[in-house]
Amino acid sequence: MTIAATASAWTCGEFEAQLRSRGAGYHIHHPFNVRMNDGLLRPDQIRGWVANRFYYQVNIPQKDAAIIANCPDRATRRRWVQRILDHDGFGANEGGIEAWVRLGEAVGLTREALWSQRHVVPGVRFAVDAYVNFARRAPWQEAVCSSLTEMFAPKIHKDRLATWPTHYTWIDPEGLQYFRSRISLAERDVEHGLEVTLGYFTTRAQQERALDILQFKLDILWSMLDAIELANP
Ligand code: AHQ
Repeated sequence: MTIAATASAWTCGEFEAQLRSRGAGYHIHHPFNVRMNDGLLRPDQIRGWVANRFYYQVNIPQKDAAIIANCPDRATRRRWVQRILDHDGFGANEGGIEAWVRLGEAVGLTREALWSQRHVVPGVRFAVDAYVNFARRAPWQEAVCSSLTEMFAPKIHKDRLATWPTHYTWIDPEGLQYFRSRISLAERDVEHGLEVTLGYFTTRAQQERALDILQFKLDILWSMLDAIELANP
């Protein structure tokens, strides 16, 4: 009999604290990210990271559309659809994917090279595809839970904004607009993601499942940096 089957459920506060404690495994602590923020990466390594992360960025709208496709609740869909618009853009707002292209151009990549995805390494492709496929097949609340790695994202964006302009003077600071834009969007998204997660995973066994789902997504982000680091030592 596992602990989850007999232990009582955590309160919402305890459950959220458990989720946040998994931040210890967030890719902000990955050696590649630490070296990036310490200014130790060569331009080609920065370009490799930007080109590979582009594959993650362009897949986020399809991941979010998969959640919407599985979600029967109109009120939830009305909020979740904003994430697709944030990345794909709407009207005059070019969106986050276009902002990532500008980051690519600022680090010396061409728009064509990014969209060709020729720089994407197998480990990154497999990790990102695993995320999208999970969102397609899992109950929509589980896919929402997997997005909660963004609880830790504001700090990682703030770190880049604080370190790149001094360490990587060859990169036009205008190219960092994506990181600036994500801080408030991540905070807004996490509010909704936590609301769904704390409301859906209510028994101890379900709460333990939520922690496993969050760990799965932490592993996706971690393994992406493993593959990117290995491809360009
Ligand atoms: O730029 C990022 C982004 O748009 C998202 C969406 C969210 C999700 O739905 O899983 N996660 C996420 C993340 C973004 N940036 C990553 C980074 O390191 O710049 C962090 C990542 C996340 O924490 O999940």
